[in-house]
Amino acid sequence: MFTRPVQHFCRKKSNVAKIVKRQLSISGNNFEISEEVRIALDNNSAVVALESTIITHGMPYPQNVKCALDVEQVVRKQGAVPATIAIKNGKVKVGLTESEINELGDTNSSKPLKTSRRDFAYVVSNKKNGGTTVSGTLIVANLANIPIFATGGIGGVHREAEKTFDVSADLIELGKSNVAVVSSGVKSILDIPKTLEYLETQGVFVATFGSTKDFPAFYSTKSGVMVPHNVKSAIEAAQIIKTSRELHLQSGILLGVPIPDEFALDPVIIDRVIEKALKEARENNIKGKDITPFLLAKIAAITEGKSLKSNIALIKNNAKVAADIAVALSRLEK
Ligand code: PSU
Ligand code: MN
Repeated sequence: MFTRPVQHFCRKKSNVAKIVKRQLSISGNNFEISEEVRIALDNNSAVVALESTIITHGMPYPQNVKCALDVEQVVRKQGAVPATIAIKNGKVKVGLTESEINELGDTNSSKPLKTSRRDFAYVVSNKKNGGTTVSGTLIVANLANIPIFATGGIGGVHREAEKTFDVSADLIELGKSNVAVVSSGVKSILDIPKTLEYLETQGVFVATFGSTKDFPAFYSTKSGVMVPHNVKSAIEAAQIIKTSRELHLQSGILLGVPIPDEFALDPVIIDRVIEKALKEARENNIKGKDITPFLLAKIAAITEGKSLKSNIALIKNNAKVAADIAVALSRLEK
């Protein structure tokens, strides 16, 4: 069992005070970091954090396990170390083995809980399994001093949030985590303009990665909503991340990478599908933490698996981009 104190996660002496303070949120004994990830961090090598709600609540078994393992392979191929973050039997893990990913993904037996900041103490103290959301993963990546994190799409401001108050904790955590998240934007189950407004309020640096400032809409390459910045290369992204850290901003970065063209779905068709899924959610009175998993499953069912295929393709692409950035950053920081 890994029992090193949290201070050992930090790679620079100047970070010690900060890490000690953060020990208050997750204590050392509840943490387990894999040998591979620890060595990579100690050497300032490239590491990419990966979330696990995608595995536990975002996709069906066994595609979820295959996707998680493939994504790790993509990260390795680019020369970085994957650090999938999840909770296993009450231990917050940074870096999972293949069999741990298999066990967690078999959700009928692992019975994982979707874990955001508010759920950590419950999941850990009851020794349960947890899939960490983007917000949950950000907390752990920040503690472990992993600067880059790849996912599919982040949570956001839900449509009709003015009535439901449903704003994902991902946005708040992004505002206070020193981590860059690589995602394909947010899907149009959410209110994209409101989500971008909220990120601005939280002080998150938002940029597209590629050739336009049109923020990606997950299944489709563009949302029609422009963001203020555009980053064109991994090295440029790495330089911005390094600068953000040097400035001690302590706030996050969101890079929107469009889905590869060949997997993009027609925005008009997917919007109709989303409307249908939202209607079913309303009819079934689905809300809170259940709404995102419900919509994802419905959209996959209505599109007969097409959306799932796109989802997997974009996650792999985001992992590749994140790994390239992590490699560039580790060269800059060594
Ligand atoms: N968006 C996706 N797929 C996902 C999620 C979001 O396209 O699997 C997951 C992420 O883990 C994200 C979480 O952090 O859903 C957001 O949940 P909520 O909307 O309840 O905050
Ligand atoms: Mn919510």
